[in-house]
Amino acid sequence: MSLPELGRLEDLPQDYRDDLTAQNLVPLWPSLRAVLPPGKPTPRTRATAWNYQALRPLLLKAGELTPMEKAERRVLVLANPGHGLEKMQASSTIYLGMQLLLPGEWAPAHRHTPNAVRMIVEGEGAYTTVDGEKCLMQRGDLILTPTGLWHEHGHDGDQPVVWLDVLDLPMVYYMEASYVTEGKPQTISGDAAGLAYQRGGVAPAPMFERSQTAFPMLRYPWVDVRTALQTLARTQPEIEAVQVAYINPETGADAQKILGFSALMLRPGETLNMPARSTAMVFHVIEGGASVTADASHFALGEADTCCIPGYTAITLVNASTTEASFVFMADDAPLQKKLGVYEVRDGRNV
Ligand code: 1HN
Repeated sequence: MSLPELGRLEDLPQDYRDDLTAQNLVPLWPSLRAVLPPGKPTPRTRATAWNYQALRPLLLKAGELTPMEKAERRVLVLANPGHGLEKMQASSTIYLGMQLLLPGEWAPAHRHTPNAVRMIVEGEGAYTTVDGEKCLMQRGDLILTPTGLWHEHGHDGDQPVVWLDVLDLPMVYYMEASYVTEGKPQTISGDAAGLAYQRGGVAPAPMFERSQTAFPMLRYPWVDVRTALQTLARTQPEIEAVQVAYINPETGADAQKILGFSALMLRPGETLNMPARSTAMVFHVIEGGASVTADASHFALGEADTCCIPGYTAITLVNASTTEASFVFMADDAPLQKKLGVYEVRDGRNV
């Protein structure tokens, strides 16, 4: 059923409109349908893909053009044109950036209110120190730098290191709660950030006390996540999606409070139909390839490619290889939407 058409701004006499403006007043009815569209939101977020091999030369060029002292964080932001590139948003809540650190470089310590994670894309020998814990960066690792924790990046290797930053910056900025505190280089106190949680089902409990830390696990090594996915695929061949969530191992809750992260294995030749959900989604290929189809958009993603799909859209993922599995990192804002009570899964998948 279509809704009745409402009065337009132009229908009102100009002197009345001027009187409203003079008192900072606005009539609701000309804008009501725009803010409350029937049935489904009208997203600004556009399905958009970023090809790694195409952006890589530009990122390396940034390494020549801009020294670290002039960048602090040398990043090319993956910006969604639907939001306007200057807004630096991949979706309404998600910020994505490709960061480059060259051998010997140092990105100084700071801490801020937005939460960040890093997914390592290429290179060896870099590390992030998070609240004194030295987290090695290896391809496919996920490293958390949650709200309020000191972090800095160093690089002892001899090749460029690149990683994908995923932050809830647009959300925290929108809340007018985004700010940074500069710090001094941290003293490294350990390098076991979360190694104590490497075996599922058990957690450290010295003298019967469990950790009270908000973020007990800071580094999720790809070797372990990959093994978990392969084990799932082998032992539960009937499972609909070979998928694991990055969680806080003390509480079982999502690893962070605003954005959610998971890893997916697409078995050789697999087609996965995902129902429309209220969250926009980010896909980043860790290994292999995946085609992503959502409404009229179709992206053939190769290794290290990234795309963003707006919410309320059914998504089909295909691994075209009949011999090799592919592995995909995913991010969404489901933790936030669930806390706010607006999270939805809709029936009806792409078929
Ligand atoms: C940040 O702290 C990093 O620490 C990267 O590497 C990108 C984008 C916006 C705000 C803070 C980092 C960021 C950022």
